[in-house]
Amino acid sequence: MIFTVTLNTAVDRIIEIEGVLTRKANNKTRSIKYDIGGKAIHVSVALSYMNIPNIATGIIGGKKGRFMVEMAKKKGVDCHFFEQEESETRESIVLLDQSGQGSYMITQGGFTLSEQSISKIREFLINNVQKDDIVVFAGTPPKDFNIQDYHDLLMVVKNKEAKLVADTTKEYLQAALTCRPILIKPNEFEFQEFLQQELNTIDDYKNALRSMDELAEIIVVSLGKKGSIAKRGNEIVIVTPPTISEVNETGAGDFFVAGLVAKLHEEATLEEILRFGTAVGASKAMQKEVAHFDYQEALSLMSECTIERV
Ligand code: TA6
Repeated sequence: MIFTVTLNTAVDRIIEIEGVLTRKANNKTRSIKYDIGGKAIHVSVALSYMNIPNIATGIIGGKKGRFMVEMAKKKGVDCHFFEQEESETRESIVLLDQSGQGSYMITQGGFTLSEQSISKIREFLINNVQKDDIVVFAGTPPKDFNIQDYHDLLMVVKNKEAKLVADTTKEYLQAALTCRPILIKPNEFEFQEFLQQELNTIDDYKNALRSMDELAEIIVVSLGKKGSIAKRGNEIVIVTPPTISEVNETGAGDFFVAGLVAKLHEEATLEEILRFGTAVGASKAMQKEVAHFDYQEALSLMSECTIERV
């Protein structure tokens, strides 16, 4: 079974602007739509589209939290979220204008998780995760989430001998690496921040990846439009994404992770894992929504990704 854990759920408000967003101007909206936010749950949305069994868990609050779960259920996600009283799931603003230069995203910190909520998640994982299951932690935990509590949740996964996938940053990435995850997916900035080192060339990335040998089984560093570089054992590959007409890149990284997880689940080769993840992320970027991709489109985009072994 694959589990996704969204500690800091969100509802994304996607605001489409007439023309190019301009300071000190009365920018007019073209449309306002709501979608699922929070990262890890996006992996569940994508896996559900692909009929890969998975369970989405996490903490929600109030009407927005219940609304997010309803949207996820409509997309076929098997939801097991815990509602925290007197709390409200946050809202992320995604601004799309007609510049074609990408979106603006503005996210709130999210409500503080109670000890009771953290215990519910911990108990859920203890009671349901089995050996060799995949558990995906993705997204920024609430602003004052205790790193020890985060580490304790990750250790449940490790103690169950399940496979931890962590798409997170800063001290949360550090915590994940103490549990030897099967997969981490920092972007180029998060990777350099973690290493406290500037990386400019592919050789820099290769050497940096090799220096992290024991920390994670698979390390995928997303390089934005340049694609990504990944390492598993002695293998290092670089994948270049297909040329697409980008509509909204928000969520593309989350769906990239979903594609990686789907192929990891099938015990595919590193090349297949990267190729499919890249295709799923590309398909998402071609959609205006945040939590959506076209599975058939992704399958056809796989052949347009180029892979280089380095
Ligand atoms: O990657 C897109 C997205 O998941 C949006 O849906 C928005 O909710 C935001 O990122 C949440 O990111 P955060 O790191 O704050 O959990």
